[in-house]
Amino acid sequence: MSNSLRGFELREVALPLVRPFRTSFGEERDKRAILVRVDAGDVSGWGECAASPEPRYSEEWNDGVWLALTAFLLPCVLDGGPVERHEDVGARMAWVRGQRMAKAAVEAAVLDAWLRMRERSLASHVGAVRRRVPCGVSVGIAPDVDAMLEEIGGYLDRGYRRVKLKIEPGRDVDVVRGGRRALAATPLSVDGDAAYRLEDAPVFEALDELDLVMIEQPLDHEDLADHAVLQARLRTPICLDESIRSAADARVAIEVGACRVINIKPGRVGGAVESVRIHDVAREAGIPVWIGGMLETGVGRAVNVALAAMPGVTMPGDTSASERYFHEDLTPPFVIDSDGHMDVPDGPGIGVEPLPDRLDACTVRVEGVTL
Ligand code: NPG
Repeated sequence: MSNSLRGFELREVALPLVRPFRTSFGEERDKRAILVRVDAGDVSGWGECAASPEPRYSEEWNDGVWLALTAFLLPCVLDGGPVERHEDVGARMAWVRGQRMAKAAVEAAVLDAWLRMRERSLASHVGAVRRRVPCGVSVGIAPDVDAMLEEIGGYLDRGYRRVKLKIEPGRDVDVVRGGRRALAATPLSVDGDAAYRLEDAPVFEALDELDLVMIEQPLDHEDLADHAVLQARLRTPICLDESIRSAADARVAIEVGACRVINIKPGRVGGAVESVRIHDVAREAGIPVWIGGMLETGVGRAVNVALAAMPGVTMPGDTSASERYFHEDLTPPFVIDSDGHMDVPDGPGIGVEPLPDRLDACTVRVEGVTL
């Protein structure tokens, strides 16, 4: 079987969200994502880019990703000839600085094709040790505590095993206290999405009293030093998300005491290969990790769920069911069972493919890239 890459196709898709997702960055009503398809030998592989339409969560954004892919990343991957080792793809793109979300989508597509040729699943490739994974759910900022509790009640009925509340300055301690009172037995965490500064330490000292599993990314994504100062003042573990772009970042963050938990988002760190490296660094240091999400369609969700089955992933991730976000996913839906677990795909590659009719119905632009 030939490992030669015949070409790539990019698609931007738009899927209406079941309910708007509000964070301190703003509100998303539709999920817009760029998908990468690679045709290689007799198979195709799929990858999803985690970028959003605007560069708020990350420096990358969809139109910029599209350009980085068509102008630089895809031509140089094609130019390199047949892919013997899947790591070759990362090496071919390494000259391009940053652009991790764009690179992750290319790596995912090529890795999917490469594994399909070998009839091997991504889960087994990354050393999965479980067939099903426990799932958490992320709750956007709601208009008031009652609305938040109503939404959460629905998730708990479905079996989710951890609830993450989004907070922002001015909507934090009171809301979380209300949640804690009503949900005494539920593992709760909060996510500040980098919206606070060290001067806001009193907010976190108040949250520290509320028996939270973790406080995620309270401060600026570039500020490991202040995270270390804040962590030293709190009993609750700080979990870093945006600050951890690579295994090198993870090593520094752990060494300086900036976090006690890491949220690995494969789409943010450049893909599955770097995610495994971060997992390994954290595991070595005794730091628990979990797999985050970026409201991915089934294509990106499949990668997240496979990585969630790695041995050092010891906390439920934001690997929610498709129906949490979409009336209809692009792939057959990811579902959770009544005890809040999701099956890890075990078919070749990422184990799922977009449904052709559904894909066509959601596509808003397409571009092919060949040599
Ligand atoms: O379940 O996929 C999911 C979303 C989990 O809350 C979630 N993601 O800050 O972690 C985050 C947040 C996010 C989503 C951030 C989209 C940026 C874009």
